[in-house]
Amino acid sequence: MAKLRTKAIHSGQHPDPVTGAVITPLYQTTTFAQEAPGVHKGYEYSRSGNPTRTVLETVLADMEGGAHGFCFASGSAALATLMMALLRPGDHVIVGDDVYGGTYRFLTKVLKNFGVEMDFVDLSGSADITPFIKDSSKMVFLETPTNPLLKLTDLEAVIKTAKQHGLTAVVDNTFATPYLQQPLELGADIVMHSTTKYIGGHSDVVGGALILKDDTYRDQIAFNQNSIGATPDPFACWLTLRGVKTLGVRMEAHCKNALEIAEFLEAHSQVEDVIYPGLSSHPQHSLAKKQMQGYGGMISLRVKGGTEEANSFLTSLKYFTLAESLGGIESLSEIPAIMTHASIEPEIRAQLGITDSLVRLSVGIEDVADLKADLDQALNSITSTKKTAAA
Ligand code: P1T
Repeated sequence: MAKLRTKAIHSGQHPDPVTGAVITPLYQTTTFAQEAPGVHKGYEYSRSGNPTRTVLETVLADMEGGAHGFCFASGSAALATLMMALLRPGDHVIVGDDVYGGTYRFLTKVLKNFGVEMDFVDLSGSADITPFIKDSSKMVFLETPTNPLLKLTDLEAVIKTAKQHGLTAVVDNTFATPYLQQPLELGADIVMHSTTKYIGGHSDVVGGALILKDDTYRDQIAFNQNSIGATPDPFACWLTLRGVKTLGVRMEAHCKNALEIAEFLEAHSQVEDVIYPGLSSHPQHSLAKKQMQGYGGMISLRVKGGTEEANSFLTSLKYFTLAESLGGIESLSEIPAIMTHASIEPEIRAQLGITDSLVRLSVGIEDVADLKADLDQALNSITSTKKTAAA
């Protein structure tokens, strides 16, 4: 079977039989001509299906080792469609306690209104989910590494227990990507992505995806994808397809830069602590070694001091643009408590450790020496502000 880098470039992608075009054409059309009512070439209307989208769905499914791929207008649209397709009032879901703020918001402020119950559980390491399983439990949903605390779940162990109790196991693989981790191979039923991030890779297109291991949920997801209609337009699919081809080389560069930066930050006198799965100080470092083929491009850290110092650090950075999102070729920085995770209640954020001084970096693929120099000057400028204040 072809390796991932080959799949990214070849799965579902063949020169156009009509023109010979090497790259998948952008079928920027809403509808498709029919020879006679109901007689068509497999496409009727672009919400239901579009040839550019089909290619993206095929390549994503192949890269994750799944049987079916479904694309959406955003990761959040993928999540909403998934939950509405699989859950009913009274059903219970076990959710990892550290998830993207928008995921938490959808689950607690939207899905709960439809009578779905949930418990947020620390799924670090090989956490035992048995005490949280009820008769009504239907699903376990988790991120690994998590956003923003970069906690890792032992997928094999947690999914094994989930399966023993008949739960559907869903893994949001946005941070790791199929290049670093393949949850379906470890027993998951469904993988979710915000393709906005590493899959697209260039911070120019929002999208989401669900990849199914087998046929079990295919009809439910397909029906809901079309019925809810939160589908991506053809150009979004085309851009994502353009991005995904270089996933392998980008991930190598993200991982290399991030490890070097994490080590640099850990040794810096202005840094309180660094969270990065590639550091031996990370609580699940050995799991990361076993489960992932690299440690990813995301780093969280706390600078010495508090909110003021963190703000000063972020506003002094030159190459790490202060912005939400992650996974693009350019480096980004943010404070989750104020930005991406602001919709989580302050007391829950505090319990989790998403403090106002926690900084999240998405390490891009720029020259690492420039990135380190930038971080160094911004960290040292915190000191000088203090010195000025004291003087
Ligand atoms: O932004 P959207 O494409 O809708 O994807 C939502 C989403 C789902 N899952 C994970 C792990 C995510 O990180 C996200 C989006 N996250 C950000 C925008 C962010 O800056 O963390």
